[in-house]
Amino acid sequence: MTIQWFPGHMAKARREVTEKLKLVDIIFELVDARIPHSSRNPMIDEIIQHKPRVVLLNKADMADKEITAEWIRYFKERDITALAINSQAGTGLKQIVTEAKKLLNEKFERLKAKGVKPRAIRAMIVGIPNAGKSTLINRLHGKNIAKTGNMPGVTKSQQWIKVGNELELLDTPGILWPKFEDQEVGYKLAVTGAIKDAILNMDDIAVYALRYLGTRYPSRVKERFHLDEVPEDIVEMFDKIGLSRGFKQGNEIDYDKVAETVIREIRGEKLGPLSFERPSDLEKLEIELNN
Ligand SMILES: Nc1nc2c(ncn2[C@@H]2O[C@H](COP(=O)(O)OP(=O)(O)OP(=O)(O)O)[C@@H](O)[C@H]2O)c(=O)[nH]1
Ligand SMILES: [Mg+2]
Repeated sequence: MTIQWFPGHMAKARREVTEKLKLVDIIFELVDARIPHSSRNPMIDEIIQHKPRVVLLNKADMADKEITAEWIRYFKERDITALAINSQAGTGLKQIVTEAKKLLNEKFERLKAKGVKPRAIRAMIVGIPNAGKSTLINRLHGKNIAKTGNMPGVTKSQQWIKVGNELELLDTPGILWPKFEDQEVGYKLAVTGAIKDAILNMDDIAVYALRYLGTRYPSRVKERFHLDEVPEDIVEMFDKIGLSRGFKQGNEIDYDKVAETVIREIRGEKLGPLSFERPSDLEKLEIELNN
């Protein structure tokens, strides 16, 4: 299955982000802490070029803490300011303004020297659908002012929101990109909920997720789905999960129901906090590419 989702409103959102770029001092690039690489939109680099940015690993509560710490180190080594945050609970948010101020210090000092009156930092929040951009804005603002929802594509247009006297934020619709070079990226985005479910084949997504988790988190998979061992064969795994949950249609296992349940439970944190990629996976790839 080839996954692709780039509806018209995203193409429009991309144009609007480009247009508004000159109005902002800094970009807050919101990524999903469970997939900090695959949830970075490669178009963002082209669009924002050298604008200062802070990468925010949101939904850190849903990701594997140790792996998130590895990711923060990974970004730091590449001179990118990155913070792990939980926008729903509001943890880690204070650091955002602190880091933004640090990155903009020189610019604001320059303006001050020219006699420009101090003003709020203007920031634009960009990121893939469902990453939590509007939730973060609401948290920072202190009131629910931007619409949120646990499905991709909730925000359809841009909106400026004031946060105290220090920050003005522009909320933007989530943007994906026209083609995933690596289909694995598509699968990871699908598992974590960045792609509209209606266009997905859930069986494929569940196969991908169970294979990954069976390797990286075997004990959690075994425990959740009552397995003695993680079967090598994926059909056997579906059969066993289906049997233990009683998902049968006549004598047949209802694979669709198994798939839908597996995905729902992963997203619903029934297997605990999970990371779907690690910096070491990428570093291996970088070494291979360079040789
Ligand atoms: N567990 C957890 N859930 C979060 C966090 N941030 C946001 N969410 C949830 O993620 C879902 C999506 O949040 P939104 O703020 O609507 O996401 P968005 O990036 O604005 O999405 P679009 O407007 O569709 O691009 C909602 O159900 C939020 O409650 C977080 O840090 N942790
Ligand atoms: Mg939104």
